[in-house]
Amino acid sequence: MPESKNTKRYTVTAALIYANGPIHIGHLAGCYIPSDIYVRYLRSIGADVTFVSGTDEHGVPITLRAKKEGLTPQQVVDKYYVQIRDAFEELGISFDVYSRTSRQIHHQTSQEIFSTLYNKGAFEEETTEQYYDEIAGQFLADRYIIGTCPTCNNPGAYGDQCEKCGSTLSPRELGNPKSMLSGAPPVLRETKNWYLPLDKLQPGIERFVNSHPEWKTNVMGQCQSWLKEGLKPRAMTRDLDWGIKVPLPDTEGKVLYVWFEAPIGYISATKDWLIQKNGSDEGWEKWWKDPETRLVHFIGKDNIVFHCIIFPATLMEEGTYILPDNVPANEFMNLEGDKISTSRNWAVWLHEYLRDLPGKQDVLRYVLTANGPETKDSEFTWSDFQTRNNSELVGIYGNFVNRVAVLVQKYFDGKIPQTGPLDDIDREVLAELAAFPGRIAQSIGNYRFREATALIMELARLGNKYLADTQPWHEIKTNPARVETILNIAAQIAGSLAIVSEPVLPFTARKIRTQFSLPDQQWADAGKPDLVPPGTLLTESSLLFEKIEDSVIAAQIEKLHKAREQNMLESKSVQEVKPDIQYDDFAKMDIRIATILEAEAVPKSKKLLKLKVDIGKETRTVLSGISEHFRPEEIVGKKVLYLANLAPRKMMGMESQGMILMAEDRDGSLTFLSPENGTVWNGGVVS
Ligand code: B3M
Ligand code: ZN
Repeated sequence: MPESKNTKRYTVTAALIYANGPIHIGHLAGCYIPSDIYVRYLRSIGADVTFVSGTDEHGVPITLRAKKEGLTPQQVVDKYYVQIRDAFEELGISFDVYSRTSRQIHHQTSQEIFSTLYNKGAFEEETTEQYYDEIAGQFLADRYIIGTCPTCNNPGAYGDQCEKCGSTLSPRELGNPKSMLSGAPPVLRETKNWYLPLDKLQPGIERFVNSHPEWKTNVMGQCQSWLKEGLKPRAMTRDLDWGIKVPLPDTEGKVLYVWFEAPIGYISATKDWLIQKNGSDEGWEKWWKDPETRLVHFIGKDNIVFHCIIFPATLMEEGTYILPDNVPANEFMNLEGDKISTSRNWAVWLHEYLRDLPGKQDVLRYVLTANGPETKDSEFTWSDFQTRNNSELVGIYGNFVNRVAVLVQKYFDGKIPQTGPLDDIDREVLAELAAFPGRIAQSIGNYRFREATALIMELARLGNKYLADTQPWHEIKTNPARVETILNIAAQIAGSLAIVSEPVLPFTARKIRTQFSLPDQQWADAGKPDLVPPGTLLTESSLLFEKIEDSVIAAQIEKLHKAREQNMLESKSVQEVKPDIQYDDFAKMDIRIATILEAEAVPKSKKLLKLKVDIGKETRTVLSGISEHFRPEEIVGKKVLYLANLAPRKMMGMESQGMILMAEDRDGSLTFLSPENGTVWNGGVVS
């Protein structure tokens, strides 16, 4: 429980996502919805809380994206900052500030912290050899070097990782390294950088991590495995031109390591918030330096080491900051049986969701929480989305609130009635109701948001069951006074439901609050038997949730698959032009026009067709790997380009002479290179 530290002040951060692409449901489920639930709850219990986030606008992910989109890094971050900020806002993520690491205040704050560490002698200066591109005139980040993977021989492995076999690499391990900037082989050059000696800081970091046995097991597990492996010094400066300048003399072309400065972005964002609010950042220290403040970082699992080890190490070395109290990182959410992937375009994008399913923010918030990847990876499917909407939000939650409103309208002209003498069932239900806010608070306070949503639904079920058991629609005929009590109690349940579900379903909660006249009631009021006073006049309200039809779901699934196919087509990039050859090399090739006389499948081969071709002077036998593209009968009679002097090769026990020339399209389809009509003759030579 957050209350146990006796503090009422919280600095809650949500990961500063790279401004190099839009937000998808994986980001939301991993970090942004849980943090928003937590913060909305804290506000409701009256805690003093600031909720900060923003975009991470430096680092290689930004420059790579710029190269891919043909934009400058600045244009990339400007474009995505706005898109990301607006999409979060529309989803109701209630940041106090959504800042960006390109702001002046952040450059200043991170340079100051770097300088403090430098002046304290916290860094080790190290000269190492790094790959340098002499044509581009710059050092190469690991991602900018391509070469052959030492593990699987993939010729397109990156300097930090082979995407084919998944090995983690360092650039020096690559065979045949090439710069992605110029294509030239890079050379090794000496460069000086400043390292944080995490190896020497390990004992302090260990004490810090071990002082938090309450951290989630997935988080603690990763920390312990890093610690067990033994921490290594890590460079806090990099040779790059995009980023925050190193505040030291003679460091042209060097910037702060993005993972050094990005977490400092939380501090800068807090200052940015105060500047925007008050015109100055005065008072920011209480959020970052007062031991009474709890610092909580919400992130996805790929950022654990940076928030639990490297950033705390920086703060410890600085010496005047509080350290994170908790880092409730989530695992990943998969999508329809596959990992979410931006590069493969396998994702549900937030800005598209908001456009395709307008007004359904709470449905997404609910589904991503009810199925959140809290302790292990989870999976989003559109069919589960539909079921949760139709049977839980519409069938249980919406149905209950709607029934209360309709019955109060029908029997009491919309005015909440008085209670009379209570029956056992009333007392029981009121006792259960009274316990819910505490139970839900307990779940949220312990970062168990799935459990919290389950409890919210349980409360709505309790309401439905109470109505089913007490049957006001029967009682009304014989005992209208009894119905007054029943509907009063049902209204208390509905009102409480609004308050305790607000962190998860803020848009819905607002509607119920309006309908039941509950403008300012907070967590402490929920569960009380007099939350909605008798005499309150219910206002008209629209339906809270509506059924989602099969066709809507089918359209989303189709969209997903189409996007992936489109992406596959586009990502088959046009190959680089090969190095120059001389005319003499070309002239050695004897390319002729040939006519296909016969074609037949080669037994036991999936790919090969055996062709007999007429090249004017003679006929030749060619084995051609085109069987998946053409049926034998459709190519007989075709005139094609033919390389006549390619040395014969043995395949499937037969000799293949020469080669048919084909053009391959980006989707992998093949086309014969055929002379147009009958104007050329067999044996014509191409020159
Ligand atoms: N930008 C990684 C990411 O976008 C990184 C997070 C920084 S949090 C300080 O996933
Ligand atoms: Zn590999």
